[in-house]
Amino acid sequence: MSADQNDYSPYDGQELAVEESRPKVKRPPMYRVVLVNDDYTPMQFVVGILESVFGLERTAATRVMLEVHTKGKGVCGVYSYEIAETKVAQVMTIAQQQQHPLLCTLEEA
Ligand code: TYC
Repeated sequence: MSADQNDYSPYDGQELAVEESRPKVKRPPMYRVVLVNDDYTPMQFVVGILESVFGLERTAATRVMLEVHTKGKGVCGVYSYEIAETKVAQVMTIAQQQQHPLLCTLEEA
């Protein structure tokens, strides 16, 4: 019998251990929006997309475009799923309107 129990306890050492519940919260997964290189989309168009859809300054937009051009792909930004999906859809819509074969995808971060 444990020291903090008196002789009248009906539980005889078999008390339930009660742990306070931890709040079950997790950070939502984040997604990289990735541009893929191709041989046809003009560099200036890609820079414009990076400025208008992703809010990058000209210098940052040019850096990302050149990264895609030289390495095959590059990250435009990291967002929650809904925002990342919306950005991908915006890029694909603008590119298709201008008949450029630009490809933009999502990767879980
Ligand atoms: N490689 C293209 C060119 O030489 C430029 C380009 C950059 C295309 C980035 C797509 O996601 C891209 N005109």
